Order: sequence, then structure tokens, then C-alpha cells
Amino acid sequence: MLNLILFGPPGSGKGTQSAKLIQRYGLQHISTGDLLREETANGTSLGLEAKNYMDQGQLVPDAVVIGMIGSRLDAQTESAGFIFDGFPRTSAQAAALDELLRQKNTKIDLLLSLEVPEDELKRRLIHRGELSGRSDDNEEIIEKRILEYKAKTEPVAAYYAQQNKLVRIKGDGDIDATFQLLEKEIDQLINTP
Ligand code: B4P
Repeated sequence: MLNLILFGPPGSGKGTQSAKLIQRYGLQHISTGDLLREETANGTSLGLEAKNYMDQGQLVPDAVVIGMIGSRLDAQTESAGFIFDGFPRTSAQAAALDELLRQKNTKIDLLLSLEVPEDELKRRLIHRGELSGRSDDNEEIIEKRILEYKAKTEPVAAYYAQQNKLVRIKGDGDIDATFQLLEKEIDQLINTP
């Protein structure tokens, strides 16, 4: 199995690049942002709880997200591997993911961290908000999401660096240029005996 984490601040290109990577490598895509928005759209109690946090630019509580990932992994019997997009976002989520994968006799191979300057993140998200009307893509909430990222999510990179699994990727080029950088790292991993 090949298990990858696509990591980075809001607007760094995680969702965008995941869509391309699943096509290229035949992996299952697990995006906690998409799963939470789906729950919200379906009006489930989990979704309604999550929406309160998302609309404020805050992370959804660990227990909610970890439970959701656990059921998703259990539902998946056969897979070439996973791309985790936007998960883990806290050190507690990272430890829980390691344990869930250990129970399945597998592990994370690489964390690919998309590095994009803050001005560019804001520009992209404001633009997406204008096009999609996504309720958390407005200037005030974007600021809060970036602060939340720095406080709670950035430490996750150090967790994987300790395991020698962190690779930093320049993410401020165009979509194809960033994809090529990701592809190079993944191919190198696959081709290393
Ligand atoms: P997510 O859905 O994960 O949203 P995101 O980080 O803002 O977006 P993403 O990074 O995927 O977007 P992309 O850059 O691809 O999370 C939303 C919320 O859900 C969180 O704030 C939190 O509340 C909650 N949540 C999710 N997971 C959680 C967890 N594990 N724990 C707790 N809470 C959780 O795209 C952004 C825009 O940039 C797009 O318009 C795209 O077209 C554009 N773009 C991408 N790459 C570009 C490039 N190279 N050049 C120009 N534009 C580009």
C-alpha cells in the first residue's frame, strides 16, 4: 500500500492536487473537509455540529474527525492506498491515524507539505469564495483559519519529520508545476527498493 498525507495551510492546493494524484496513482482520496461538508449538506447531527466550527474558521473537535476517519477506513476493504487530504490537522489526529493504520498492518509513507506564502493563500481563497460562495472563504474567517493552522496544525509536520517522512514542496507555482514536484517525490519513493 502507498499512504500519503497532503499537508499545508488553507488554500495551499491540497484538494486541487489530491484530485490529480488519485488519477495518477489510483489511490483512495480521503478529505476530511469534503466529508464534513457532505455531512453538513445531508443535515446529520455530526454535520450540524461541524458547521458551527467550520463557519468560525476553527478546527472541528478531534473526537468527531477521528471517529469519521475510523469508519471510513473500516468501510474500505481493498485499496492500493490512501491520500489523506487535510487530515491529520492536530498532533492528536496524527497519533490516532498511526494507530488506525497499525491495526490494518500499514503505515504512512510520506507527508508532502505544500509551502505557499500567506498573501497567495489569501488571494486564492478569496477568489474561490467569490466563485463558490463557500461560507468560510471570506477575509475575516480566512485569517482565523490561518491562525488556527499555525497554532494547531503546523506541529504535525514536526511529528512526521521525527519519523523522516516530511517532504516540503514549493506550492506557489501553477497547478501543473506543483503537481510535477509532487510526482517526482512520489515516484522516487515508489522506485526506491
Ligand atoms: P478543507 O476543506 O480541508 O479546506 P482548505 O484547507 O481550506 O482547502 P484546500 O487546501 O483543500 O483548498 P485548495 O488549496 O486545494 O477544510 C475546511 C474546514 O474544515 C477547516 O477550516 C476545518 O474547520 C474543517 N476541517 C477539515 N479537516 C479537518 C480536520 N482534520 N480536523 C478538524 N477540522 C477539519 O484550493 C484553494 C483554492 O486555490 C482553489 O480555488 C484552487 O482552485 C486554488 N488553487 C489551488 N492550487 C492553485 C495554484 N497552484 N495556483 C493558483 N490557484 C490554486
